[in-house]
Amino acid sequence: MTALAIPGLDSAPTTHQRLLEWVHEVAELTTPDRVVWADGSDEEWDRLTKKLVDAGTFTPLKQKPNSFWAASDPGDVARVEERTFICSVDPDDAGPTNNWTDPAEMKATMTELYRGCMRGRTMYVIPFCMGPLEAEKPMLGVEITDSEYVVVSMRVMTRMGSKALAKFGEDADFVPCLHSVGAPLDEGQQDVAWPANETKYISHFPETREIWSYGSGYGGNALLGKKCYSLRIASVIGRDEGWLAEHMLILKLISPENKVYYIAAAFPSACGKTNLAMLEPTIPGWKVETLGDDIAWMRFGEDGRLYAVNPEAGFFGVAPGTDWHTNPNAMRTIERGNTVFTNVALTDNGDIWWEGMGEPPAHLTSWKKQDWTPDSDEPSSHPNSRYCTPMAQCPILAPEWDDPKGVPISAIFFGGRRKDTIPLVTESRDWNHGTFMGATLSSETTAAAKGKVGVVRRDPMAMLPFIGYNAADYFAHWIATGKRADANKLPKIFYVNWFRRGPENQFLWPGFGENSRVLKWAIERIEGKAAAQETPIGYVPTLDDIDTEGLDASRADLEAVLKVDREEWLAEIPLIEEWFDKMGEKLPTSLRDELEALKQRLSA
Ligand code: SAT
Ligand code: MN
Repeated sequence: MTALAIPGLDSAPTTHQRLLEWVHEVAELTTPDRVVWADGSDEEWDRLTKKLVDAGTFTPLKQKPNSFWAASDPGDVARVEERTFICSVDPDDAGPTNNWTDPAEMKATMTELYRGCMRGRTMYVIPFCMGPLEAEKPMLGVEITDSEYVVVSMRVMTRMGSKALAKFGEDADFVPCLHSVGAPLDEGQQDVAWPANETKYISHFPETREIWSYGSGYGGNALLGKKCYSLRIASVIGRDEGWLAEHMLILKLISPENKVYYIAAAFPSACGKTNLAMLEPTIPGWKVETLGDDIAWMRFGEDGRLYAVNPEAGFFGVAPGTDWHTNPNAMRTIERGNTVFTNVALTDNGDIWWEGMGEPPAHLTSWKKQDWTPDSDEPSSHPNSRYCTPMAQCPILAPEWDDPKGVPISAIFFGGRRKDTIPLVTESRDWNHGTFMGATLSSETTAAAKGKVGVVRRDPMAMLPFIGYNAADYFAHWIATGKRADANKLPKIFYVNWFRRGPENQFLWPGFGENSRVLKWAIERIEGKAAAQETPIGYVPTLDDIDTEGLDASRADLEAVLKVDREEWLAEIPLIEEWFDKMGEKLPTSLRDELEALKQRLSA
């Protein structure tokens, strides 16, 4: 190794050769002023948050302990799907849904962007572990970044620092994750509060299991343990090793008889995963505990059941719409402090505010750092503004959330945001039919990704932006997964839609805590206790089959939310056909068979 005169470079707290070599290589390329190995200590948190306050990135909140307000560059507010690349050797391995670039070409382009890109900044080396540290094979990664915002956010979202590094030994496998905001500083140049670059790349190299990110400091673009590792790269590892990496919350449902069920549920970004994960049931005697709100890794246990672990250690939740009515447990979690808020509004007494939190104060500082009053034309908070808060603070956290064994899943829910066509809940006929439901899942786009909001797109398994390989191969992997266990041990698959609307554009279903009624019906189906109607699209409850006692909704709305409308479904078929055609030759024949069977049933 060359002796580079960069302070901190040679005081690495590890003897892991591959890691040391990579860190040297990156330092040589990016030429930071110094190198710091993140240890995850309280002292480090205090030092970095102070640095962020001094830089104008963070404003300490007077009303919440150890919590901070941050406003990003207005051009750096969400994931950038059109700048996200799967750089497999063969373009066919990226498939029809991903952007592809040849890995050598991408590396050449990005190497030039990285050259000198950390000048004037500190290069942080963050060892981290996705999922429990005590796992038989801990899932390790190292993020190199020049952003203090990323270091403190990674401390909330992952198990990182010394405790993660302790798992590396001399030669453990890890995923190298390179990140730079792409904003070098010249001698004496004043930094900006949110450094970023207009040029952005979020690149994944599935064969070598590497992640290279450039130009963005925001969420899923920059906290590389999250979508990049735990979904895009992990989905590839899961394909090769026979498990599933999914965009799913994990919740524990406890019945009045104290029976415990675990449910995993996939919804696109900003469609209520966090609210469902922390739901407070409105039906007497039922209880929910939380294990995760965004990602589930599911592997078969020795008993043949599918067990889920949440790779993350924090919640990166959508702020607007979250309040004491919609998600009291998220509110309680953030009240405890230790939270970073990004792109929400700041109150004059040093607290945060966002749309959906009741009456707005007379004056706020908006996410754009402008004066804001209730008369302002624009919302005070960006629709994709976020709170980043430790899971351990959640008052209804399930005690087994950190168990390396995971929890056995009884039911999988797929859901989207659709104002028509999709009934409140449909039970699949079997695993393949459930896979078909997931593969054809559709949703109206949200603010979680840059681009137009409210457009219906297919979002298979809510994984469209996160499948790290060919989507048709991913469907085949789901079908194959169903063959690896006894049918009666597999989770039952359901398709839900909380967002169906009536003729006055009103929501037909009250949602939030009332969704417990749907969970209850699903569990009773699994127990063989609840009835359902067989329809062309699957098993749908009638109004008599779900518990509606005390529910504040009109009978007409409830009937409409459960309706299987043949005309709407007939209109859906060509859209599914178009989607399947896009998948090409590799689409599993069993999914084509499911589509044919659905068409037959609809026309019968
Ligand atoms: O990708 S993020 O982590 O920024 C959030 C999301 O889209 O779910
Ligand atoms: Mn998500």
